[in-house]
Amino acid sequence: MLTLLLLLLLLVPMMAAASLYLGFDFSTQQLKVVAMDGNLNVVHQNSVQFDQELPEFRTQGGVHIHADGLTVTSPVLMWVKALDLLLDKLKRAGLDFSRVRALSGSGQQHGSVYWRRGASETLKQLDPDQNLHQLLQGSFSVSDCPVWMDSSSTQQCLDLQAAAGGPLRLAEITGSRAYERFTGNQIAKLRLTQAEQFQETERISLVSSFAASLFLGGYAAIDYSDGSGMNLLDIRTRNWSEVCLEATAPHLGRLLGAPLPSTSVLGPVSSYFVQRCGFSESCRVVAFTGDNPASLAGMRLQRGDTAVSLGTSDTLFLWIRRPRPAPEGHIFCNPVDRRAYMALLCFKNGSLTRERIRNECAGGSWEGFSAALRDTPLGNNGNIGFYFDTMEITPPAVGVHLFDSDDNKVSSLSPQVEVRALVEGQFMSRRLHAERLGYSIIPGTRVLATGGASSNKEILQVLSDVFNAPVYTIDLSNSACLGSAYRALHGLVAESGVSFLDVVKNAPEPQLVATPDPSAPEVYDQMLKRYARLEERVLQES
Ligand code: XUL
Repeated sequence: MLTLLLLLLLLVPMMAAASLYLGFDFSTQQLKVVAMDGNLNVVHQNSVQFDQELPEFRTQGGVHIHADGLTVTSPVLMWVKALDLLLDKLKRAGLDFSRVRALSGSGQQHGSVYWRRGASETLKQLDPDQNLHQLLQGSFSVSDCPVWMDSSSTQQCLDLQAAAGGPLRLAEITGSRAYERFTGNQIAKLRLTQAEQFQETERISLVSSFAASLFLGGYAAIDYSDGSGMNLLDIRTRNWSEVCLEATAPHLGRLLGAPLPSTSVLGPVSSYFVQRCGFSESCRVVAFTGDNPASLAGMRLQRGDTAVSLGTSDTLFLWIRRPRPAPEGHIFCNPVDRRAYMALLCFKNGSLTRERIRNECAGGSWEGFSAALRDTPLGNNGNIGFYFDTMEITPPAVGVHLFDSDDNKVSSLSPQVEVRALVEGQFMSRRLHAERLGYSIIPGTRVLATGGASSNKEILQVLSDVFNAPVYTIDLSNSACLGSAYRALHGLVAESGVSFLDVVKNAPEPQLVATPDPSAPEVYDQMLKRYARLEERVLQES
């Protein structure tokens, strides 16, 4: 009996090590993949850089910026050819495709792909002796796909908001007010500007579901989570909103197909991949999703957690149980838990503003910047600053606005006080807008920090104090790919009720770097109320 148990203990990890899970990421500048074994070890990574490795498409940063400066597209065949190239690279690297039990992936959010009439038949009968790029030459009605960087659909946004009953009502239905890059508004614009091509279209995919369709040999459903970035999905019923569909294009429901849970197994990989690469016939394709939802999975965010990416712009990912859509930020269906939601908030004034204040107030040194944070008290004696060097997204305001402890506007602060005013102000803004979307700090809440500024302990201490939660650091560079590999693994067992967190519980833990000062709640609960009032004032003035 004991020997049997020992044998089993040895065999299970060995069997897990023999299985592989692939996670792809079709992002703006590159196509990436990770191969992970069943013990969650990454065994191989590879990528194709669009500009360098596919120069014939003449992209810069993976896109074409059109003469109007607003329209931004990417050639769909570039993405197809990138997959051909990547699969060749994997073959040359000796990857044993027969060990792959499931694959999934992500795509840059909001981008859309237009399949020409007849493409579905083509997808079903792909000849394994040819590459996908040759086979799918004629399968797209629109060769240049609108992507997330496009901001040319302002009129369509206004029209959609009017049809839905205003921006807030639209946010209540779809999780976001109308945004130019959101797919529904792009579809409405394309229907007018490329009417003939639109007529020839039999199916519209997101970048994620387009990529899944290639592997599936048939049209893949749009998943709830990436579908939430379209201004078309009702995030509560998890079905297309009739009002939004009708305001966007005729017969749109048919063109999009029914949306599915992000954890769905869509089917086996198509025979094209079995014959051409040696995939097993039993390899499953798990629904692809957007890069941000996939990152949430890659970071293994849990209920109550927030991830803060401190880069050129600061981005917040939040796990939310009960969303409260607001005029700023986005609510998406959660990619790993069908009952939950996630929120995404983008703040434009991040690292560049921190660097400016470092140069002006700390002689250009991060050490001096950190010393200023150490030498000033929590709450900064009531001084508060708003630093919107460029037009902010959240909230839409501009300029530097400084206030003393009596809410009087002041024209300057001492250098040390200014450093703290900037960092506290940035983090109070992150928390305020997170709470407006339904985020609340609960026991066990963690803040996961990533990006350039996450290496500065003093900045993270302020983050921990303002959020009254422990701060951990985490590497985000691969999170969308890794999240896709995790989701592939989870997809195989999701139907039987196994939770995502159970599946990924043995992945490496993030590192604890800061815990909140005991006085933090008293200081910041009050200060946040003042910050919210002052933000109203700044908004009215700017
Ligand atoms: C999110 C967004 C970007 C893209 C980048 O709303 O537009 O993060 O997903 O790939």
